[in-house]
Amino acid sequence: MLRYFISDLHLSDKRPDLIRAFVQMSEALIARNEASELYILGDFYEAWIGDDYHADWNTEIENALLNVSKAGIGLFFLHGNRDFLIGKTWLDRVGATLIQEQTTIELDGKSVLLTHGDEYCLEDTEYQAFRQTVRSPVWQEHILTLPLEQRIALAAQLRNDSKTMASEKSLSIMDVTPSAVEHSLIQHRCNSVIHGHTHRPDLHQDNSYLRCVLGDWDEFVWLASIENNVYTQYKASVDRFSKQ
Ligand code: OKV
Ligand code: MN
Repeated sequence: MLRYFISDLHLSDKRPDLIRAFVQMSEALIARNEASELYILGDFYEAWIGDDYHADWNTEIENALLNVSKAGIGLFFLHGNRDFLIGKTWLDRVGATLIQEQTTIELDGKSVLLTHGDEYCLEDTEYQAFRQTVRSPVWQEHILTLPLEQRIALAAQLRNDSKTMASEKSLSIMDVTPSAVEHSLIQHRCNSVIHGHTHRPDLHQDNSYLRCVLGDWDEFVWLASIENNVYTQYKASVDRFSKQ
């Protein structure tokens, strides 16, 4: 069984190039006709404001995902810090199964921990407080009662706040705290973890565990795979995905 992992695509109407790349990548996965699974580890969208949102640019994305699941490729999704409002309606529309953060899966006889990764960024205490708010069911339920236009405006405003804040923070504060990662690996009895969020794609083989960090989609698009315990990270220029 071949497993594919992606995160941090940040898909939106502002990036038709990324949408094109994702649609073509999904078609390529289907065309390979392998026994495989695709795991989306959060921040698939730049900002998801609720399953009642509909737009042409997104229908194209959802159809690409639906084609993946219909082709028999197991499709799994876990929430990131930008698409925490993805709900059952969206999952059903695309044929995806929701997995919780810090879920372990058995890959080739080994337990691998899957998560978005923002919960490990403990040095950014301001962010952790924000995260606790937006991940709380009560806050999310309240937000979903607001009209779509208001949610769009709120997401844009928070997006702006985050840009201002990030520009004032050091780079190290926005990376994971290694001891937090180690702690969760011990807790879940795993030797490896796959996460995104930090936009620092890498394969860390330190302190007896493996930490696979997925890349964010921008100038390059990224895909990781695991087969027979071999981790591979694929990177391609977004320009390689041609217009049709
Ligand atoms: C990250 C922080 C923004 C701190 C909001 C729906 C809703 C997505 C969102 C968009 C912005 C989070 C998710 C970000 C960190 C901030 C502001 C403060 C302290 C909605 C979907 F509910 F409002 F409709 N947002 N982002 N902050 O850019 O990742 O760390 S964010
Ligand atoms: Mn993220």
